[in-house]
Amino acid sequence: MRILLTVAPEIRAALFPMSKVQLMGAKYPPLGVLYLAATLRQTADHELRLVDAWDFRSSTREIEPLLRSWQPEVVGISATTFVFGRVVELADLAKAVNPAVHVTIGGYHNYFFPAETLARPSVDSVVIGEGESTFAELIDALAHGRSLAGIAGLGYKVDGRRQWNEPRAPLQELDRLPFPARDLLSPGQVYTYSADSDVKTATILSSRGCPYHCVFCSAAERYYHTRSPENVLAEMVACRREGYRQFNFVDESFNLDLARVKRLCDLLIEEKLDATWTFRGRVDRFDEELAEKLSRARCTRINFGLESGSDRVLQTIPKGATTADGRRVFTLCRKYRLPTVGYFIVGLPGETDEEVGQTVRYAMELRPDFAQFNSPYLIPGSPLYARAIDEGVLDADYYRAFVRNPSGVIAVPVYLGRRTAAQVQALVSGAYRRFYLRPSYLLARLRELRSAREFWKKFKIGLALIWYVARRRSA
Ligand code: B12
Ligand code: SF4
Repeated sequence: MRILLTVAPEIRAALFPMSKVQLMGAKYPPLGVLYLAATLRQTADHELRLVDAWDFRSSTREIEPLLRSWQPEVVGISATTFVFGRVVELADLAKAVNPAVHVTIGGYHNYFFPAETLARPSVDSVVIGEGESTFAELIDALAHGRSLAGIAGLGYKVDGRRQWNEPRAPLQELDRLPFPARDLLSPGQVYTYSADSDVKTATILSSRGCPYHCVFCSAAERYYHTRSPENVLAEMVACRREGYRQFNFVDESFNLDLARVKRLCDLLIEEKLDATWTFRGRVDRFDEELAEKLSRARCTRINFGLESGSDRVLQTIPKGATTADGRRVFTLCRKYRLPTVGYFIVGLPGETDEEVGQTVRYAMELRPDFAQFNSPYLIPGSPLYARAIDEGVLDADYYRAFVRNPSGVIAVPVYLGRRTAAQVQALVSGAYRRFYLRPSYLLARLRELRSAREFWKKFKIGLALIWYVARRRSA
C-alpha cells in the first residue's frame, strides 16, 4: 500500500510565547511517526512517505500536490489538540482529493479526545495510545480487506457508525521496537536542538510514561517503561554513523531510574561516542556519582523541571521534590560543569506574590545557564485544566468546545486564579527581567562565546527575549 505519514503543521503557532524564543532556529524530528514507519517496515513491504509539516508556511494545501501525484491509499496524521483545526484541514483535503483514502489519526491528542476526532466526517479511524502495533495491524487489515474489529487501541467506522475496540495495553518490551525510521526524513531538512546550536540532532526516547502527577502536566502514560541502556546505545551508535552529532532525549523524566542512567553513561564513556546529548530530568533522582558520569559521557545540557522556590507550593502541585534537592543538584552540576536549564512556573494556584519572589530568588541562587519562567498554562488532560473548569476560571470545557468545532490553531489558556491576565504577565516578565538583566549573568554568558557566529545567534535570541519582556510589560 502507499502510506503517507504526516504531522500537523503550525507547531510553532501553538507554542507558549517563551518556547518560541527558545526554539528560534531549532527543529525536532517527529519521533512518533518515525517509530510507526519503522515498525511497519518490519512486518510488510509498503511504500512509505513522510511529510514533516513543521515548515509549512502558507497552508495545509502545501501537501496537495503530493496527495494528487502520489495518490496515497492511507494517510496517517499525528495530532496534538492545539493544532487540531489543521489536522482536520489535512484530513478533509486528503478525502477531497481521493474519497477512497483511509484517514487515520494518532498522537497525544487521542488520549483525551478520541470520540470527537472520530466524529469528523473525513476521519476513518483513530489510534489511541502507543501506536506501533495498532497501526501495523490496521495497515495489515486494510491491505487484506479484513474487518478492523479486534484491533486493540483502535476506534473506527462501519457505514458511518463509530465502533470502539478494546484498549491497547502498553508495550512491554521497548527493546523489541525497531529504531525510528530516520531515513524517511527529508535530506534537505536540518534538525537542530536549540537556537544556539547548528549540529545535526536526533530526538531519542529511552523511556515512556511518568508515574508522577504534577498538577500542570498531562503526562497521560502513567505506566513508566524503559529501554535497556545497551539498546539505547546501539541506536545512538547507528545515528552517529548517519551523521547525527547531538541527541535530545524527549523522555518525560529521563533520570527516574538512577542505575539505568548510570549504566548508559558508562557505556557511552566506553564507546567514546563523538556526540553530545541532553535530557529533561528531576532533581530528586540525582546524585554525585551520576553528575560525574554525565559529565564524562558528554551530556551537555540538563533541563530540570524545578517549578517553584517555595517548598509549600512544591508540595501542593505535588512535584515530589524539594528546594533542598534543587540546591544540592545545582551545586553538583556546577562542580562537574554540566550546563543546565531551569524551568519555573509563576502564578501557580494559591501562590502568593511573596512565593513568586522566592522562585525568582531561588532561580538566581541556583544559577542555571538559562531559565524559563512560564505562566501556569492549562494543558488538556492536566489536573489543573480540570480544576480551572470546576472553579469557573475557564468558562467551559475550552478544548472540548474547540475540538468539536475546530478551526486552525487554539491558544493555550493560562490559570489565572484570583489574578488578572495582566498581573500574571507582569509576574512572568518581572521574573525574566530580574533573572536575565543582571550584569553578572550577562558577563558570564559573554565569556562563554566562542565565535562571531555564536554571538549573532545568541544576540538574536537576546533581542527576542527583550522584545517579549517589553511587550508583556506594555500588555
Ligand atoms: C518533542 C516534544 C515537542 C516538540 C515537538 C516537535 C516534534 N516534531 O516532535 C515541540 C518542542 C515543538 C513541542 C511543542 C509543544 N508541546 Co510538546 N512534547 C514533546 C515531547 C517531549 C516528546 C514528543 C515525542 O516525540 N514523543 C515520543 C513519541 C514516540 O510519542 P508520541 O509522539 O506520543 O507518538 C506515539 C503515539 O502518540 C502514537 N502516534 C503519534 N502520532 C501518530 C500518528 C498516527 C497516524 C498514529 C496511528 C499513531 C501516532 O504512536 C507513537 C508511537 O507509540 C512530549 C512528551 C513525550 N515524552 O511524549 C511533549 C508533549 C507532547 N508536548 C506537550 C505540550 C503541552 C506542548 C506545547 C503546548 C508546549 C509549549 N512549550 O508550547 C507545544 C505545542 C505544540 C503543538 N503544536 O502541538 C504535551 C502535550 C499535552 C497534551 N495534552 O496534548 C506533552 C505530552 C508534554 C507533557 N507531558 O505535557 N513538543
Ligand atoms: S512534570 Fe514531569 S515529573 Fe511531573 S508528571 Fe509531568 S512528566 Fe512527570
